[in-house]
Amino acid sequence: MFGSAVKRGALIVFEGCDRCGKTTQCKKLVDVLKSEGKNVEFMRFPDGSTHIGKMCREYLECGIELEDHAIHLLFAANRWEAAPKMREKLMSGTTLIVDRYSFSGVAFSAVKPGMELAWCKHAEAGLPRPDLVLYLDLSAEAAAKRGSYGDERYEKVGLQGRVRETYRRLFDERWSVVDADTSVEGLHTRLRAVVVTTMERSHHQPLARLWT
Ligand code: Z5A
Repeated sequence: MFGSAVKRGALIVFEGCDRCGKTTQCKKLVDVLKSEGKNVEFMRFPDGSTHIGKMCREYLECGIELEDHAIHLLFAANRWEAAPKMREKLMSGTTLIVDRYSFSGVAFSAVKPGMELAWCKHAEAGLPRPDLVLYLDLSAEAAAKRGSYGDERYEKVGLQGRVRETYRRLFDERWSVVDADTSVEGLHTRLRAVVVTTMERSHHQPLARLWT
């Protein structure tokens, strides 16, 4: 018996500073692609459904204090614990649309005093490598128009600016930088086109490992 080879799904990650519109776009994309019969799922990090993810969330909400290296490793561990399931889904044909991934892990940790970029990347090396990283670029001024910052640990203008600079040190050929200072609909149309092209291209490519 000869079965037809399963076309793998694409790993598509959204990144950007606070309020750039990642969550809005990820959810809209998943809804639209699903309605067209495509096999897609939404994920986000930190994934608060696990013990490790709950600690990350508590840290973000300033409910606990953790040493900078320790919390970095917990955020990374939250992805490592999800990685086997992610691989399984991708290899069986599901495209994953992911709100934040290792690049958030590195960009938000590496701005802290004494935290080296290379060390931060090391904890993430070997995880599934995204086929596409969509970086939604939004200036601090434009983000401010979307409402004031809340009480979360990283919701501070100065820090968000430094994170934005750190992200730029992570760009490579799989990144696409998109101006996010535009309407939800306009942005969706642009993103959808890149995502569909990436899904088709990824069917035939092996799933790579990040930073190895
Ligand atoms: N973090 C970390 O340190 N290490 C890690 O490994 C990981 C994360 C994975 C998670 O924050 C924090 O964890 C994050 C990094 C750190 N810290 N920060 N900052 P979170 O999950 O609590 O929240 P977020 O990811 O930053 O999401 P967000 O603030 O909600 O932003 P968003 O998802 O980019 O935006 P949105 O929710 O889609 O939209 C924000 C608002 O803008 C909302 O009112 C929308 O209606 C509005 N919006 C959206 N799009 C538009 C457009 N196009 N025009 C106008 N208004 C819009």
